[in-house]
Amino acid sequence: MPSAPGGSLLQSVRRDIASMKTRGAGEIGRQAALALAGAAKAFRGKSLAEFRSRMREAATMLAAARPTAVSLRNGLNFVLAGAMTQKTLDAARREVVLRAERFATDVTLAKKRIAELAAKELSDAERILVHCHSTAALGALVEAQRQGKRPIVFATETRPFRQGLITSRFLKENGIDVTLIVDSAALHVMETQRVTRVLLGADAVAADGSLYNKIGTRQVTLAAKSLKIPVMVCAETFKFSPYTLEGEEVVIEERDAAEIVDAKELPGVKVHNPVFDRTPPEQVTVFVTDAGRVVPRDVAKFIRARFGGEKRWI
Ligand code: RI2
Repeated sequence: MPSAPGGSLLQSVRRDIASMKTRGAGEIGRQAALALAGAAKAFRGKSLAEFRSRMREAATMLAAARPTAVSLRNGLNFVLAGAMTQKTLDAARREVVLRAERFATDVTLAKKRIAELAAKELSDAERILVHCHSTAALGALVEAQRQGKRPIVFATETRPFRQGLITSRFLKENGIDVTLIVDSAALHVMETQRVTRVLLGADAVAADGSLYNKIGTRQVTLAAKSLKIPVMVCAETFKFSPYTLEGEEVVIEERDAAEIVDAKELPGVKVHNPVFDRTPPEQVTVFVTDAGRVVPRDVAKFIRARFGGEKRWI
């Protein structure tokens, strides 16, 4: 909605999400929900129908910024319901703002709950491999450290965006023993450093129990399976995809080749940059959610219980 008041806020939030200035599945959901509330406050029209259509347009545009993370669509649908179910413009605007604030609070609370539940599962001095930068997963490590469990962490660099550096810096700042490794060292390090657990976040969890997470997750979890190392995934309820219950496939986002290499260095060479992959359910041991532990075979039931009957607008 470029010409509407609030349009420039929406555009700048969309740009920051698309460029990964704002990143992490939970955070982009939170920022998008709040941006929708900002647009609702700035709406100057007089008709409820126009408000609804502007809100929906804005939500569709925000959701398209990162197609894999279902947290975006789940958060936006939750907020949009405020516009779609109220009977007057004022009530609709109020409800959109309330819902956005509630979603933003829920994002924080869910992470806190997951940190408590996941930390409980960790033993003292566990040797843990992490991939990418998941605030949900890192919360568990910080909580374990707070409880005196002293986890020992190996963090993959996570090419091409190198979120492993953010992870390593964060863990170091929180007093946690961390070692950075390149992605291709994962299997070797798991074996030689006696890693006892792989800990991950999620961008989307599908009804069949498969996990969509940063590219390389599938290799890391396959390596873990080959060494009989358990894989624990920290995933808030809003990372589970109700769309997949109806058979919709999770889209794997592809990003600019320039994130991998400058085209001038390799004239004529094709570069392919998928940034997420699908890990099959048999490579995940457990999802730790804000509503408790969920094993892959129970994911469809979990999604049905949480989202069943809810109307979705985008
Ligand atoms: P939290 C990230 O995606 C990573 O794949 C990470 O595992 C996932 O989002 C969840 O992050 P990207 O935005 O919500 O770096 O746990 O592409 O912070």
